[in-house]
Order: sequence, then structure tokens, then C-alpha cells
Amino acid sequence: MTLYHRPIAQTDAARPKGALPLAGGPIWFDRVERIERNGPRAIMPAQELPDDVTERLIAPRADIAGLSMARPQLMGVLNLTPDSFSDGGVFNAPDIAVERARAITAEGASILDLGGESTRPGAETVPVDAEIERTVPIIRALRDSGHEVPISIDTRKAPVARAALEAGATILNDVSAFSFDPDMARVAAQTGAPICLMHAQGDPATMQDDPVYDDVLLDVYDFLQARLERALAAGVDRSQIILDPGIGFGKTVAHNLALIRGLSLFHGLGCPILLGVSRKRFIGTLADVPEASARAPGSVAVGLEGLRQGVQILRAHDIKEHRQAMLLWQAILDNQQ
Ligand code: HH2
Repeated sequence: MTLYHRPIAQTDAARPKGALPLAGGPIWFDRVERIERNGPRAIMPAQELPDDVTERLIAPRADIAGLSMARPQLMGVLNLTPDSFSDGGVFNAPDIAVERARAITAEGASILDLGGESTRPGAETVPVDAEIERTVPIIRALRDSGHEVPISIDTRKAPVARAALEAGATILNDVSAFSFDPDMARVAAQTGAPICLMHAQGDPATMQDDPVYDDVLLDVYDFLQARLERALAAGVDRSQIILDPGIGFGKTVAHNLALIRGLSLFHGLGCPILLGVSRKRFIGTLADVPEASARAPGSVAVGLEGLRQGVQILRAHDIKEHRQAMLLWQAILDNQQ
């Protein structure tokens, strides 16, 4: 029987003696929820955890692309797709895209996530050449003009990943976690580039049809653990792996909420966690906001819940709004120390 241990994340200034630091950061825990599949959940003192579990939960995470994982980082989205739901691909012309990328970093994003294939529900696959044509010139233009922000390439395809890295991208963001193109593992291992492995159930074209899980939190945990092990077996360094529960990718509103409530479980895998909730459909559904671009307040609210549970990278579209919220949240947390 597999046991899962979810640290109960705390940010309160009244921190008991012996409380443990979550992923080496300022968030602490002294109790964990012990979870069994189809069994009862129980709360236990953190001191009773097996040593190897404690070690993975508390170890500071290594820097990613020179960015500290002891403080949350903001990843700004630049979609280069004509059909992207969130900005409608209005940033397609290279100079406009470069200008927009600069604005995103000036507003406070410390990573730029750039994608040439929409993975929104119902989206069709884009051929490799087209995806390279959409992304590589923008990466090159940014680098040629001296723009130094870490660029993450949001692609499921190894040839796109290679071309983007050659052009100056820094991080790989594979929303299929090797399911679409197993060669992605080799690209990460050979180049040493950090890679984000995200959970998705099914393909974007069909993933929202009828997603079913036994226990969504535990199923996603097991999936990420298996993909993490696959990456390690391919020679990827553990310190360069980021994990993401994949909010909205083959998930109902209830699935998304269960994952967000249980986010801190994923620290047990010993890697930084990336959370992408910005402008997603469940926010529109729950807050009755049909227009994706009007979902910043809900996105910020859910993003802050992610930070409270120790998420290290927050992926967002409305950078100014997220930046302001994160600065204030951080100031309150820091002043407690
Ligand atoms: N969400 C989207 C795309 N890429 N990558 C990670 N790691 N995590 C996510 O949650 C994630 C992601 C979907 O959002 P968006 O980019 O705004 O839409 P589109 O699919 O149109 O590019």
C-alpha cells in the first residue's frame, strides 16, 4: 500500500519550535496529511515522517536558469499562436511580439514563456516547421537585441525544442511530459536545459470530453513521479526538473479545485512546482466571467493560494496585477521573520 504525505503548509508568524521549512523556503509545516488510496486520511506530526520523505520535502531547490527557487518567480506568457484563447494571437508580427515580450519582463516577469502551438481544449496540432517559424525568429530577435530574460519554450516537440534552444531559449516546457515526443527527454539530457514536465490527460483535441480519475490528486502525483523517473533514467539532472499538475488539461472544475487544494503534496517529489491557472476556463466558470482577458482577479486569487502552498513558479498573463499581488504577499511573509 502506497502512502502519500501532504505537508500542511503554514505562513503564520507564530511558528512552533521544530517546524520544518517547505522546500527550504519561508513556508513551514509541522503536520502532514497522510493519504491512502480509497482509504482514510489522517493528520500526523511531521516528526513521524520517514527520513527520505522529510528530506525531499524540506531540501532547498536548486536555482533554475539562475533564478532562486527560494522565492516565487513569475513566468509571463507570450502566445505566438493565431488561435490562442487568451490573447487571440495578436502578437504575431515579430516586432510586435518582441515589443510585447519586453513589456512583459518590464512589468515584472522573470521568465518569458513562449509558445507556437495552442494547447487549449480542442486545439489542433501544429506542424514542426510552422511552430519553429512562429517561435525561433522571436527568440533570436530578443537575444540579438540583448534581452537576457530566461525564455521558456512551450513545446511538446523535440525538433522545436532543439531549434529554440539554439536560438537562445533557456527552459523547456513540455505540457505532455514526453507523451507526445519521447525524444524530449534526450534533448533535456543532452543540452542540460531545465525542463518542466506537466500532467495532461489525453490530447488537447479531446482532453475535456470526459476526464475521469480514480483520485485526481494521487493520479497526477503518480504520473509526475513516473515522468520524473523517466527523465532521470534518460540522464536529466534532478535539479533541472520542474513539475506541474497541469490545471485545465483534461480536468473538470472539481478536478482543478482538488488539485489546487492539495498542491503542497507535490513537494514530496523534491522538485520546484510550476502552477498555471491564469485566465483558465474554470475561473470563468466559477466567477461567471466568459471573457478570458477579464479573469485577472480570479487568476491572482488562485495564484496566491499556490504561493501559500509553496509553488515556486507562477505562470500568468496579467503580469502587472500578479507582480503587485506577489510583492505584497511576499512583504507580509518576509516581515514575519
Ligand atoms: N497552460 C497553458 C499552456 N502551457 N504550460 C505549463 N507548464 N503549465 C500550464 O498550466 C500551461 C502551460 C495553457 O494556457 P495558454 O498558454 O494561456 O493558452 P494556449 O494553450 O492558447 O497557449
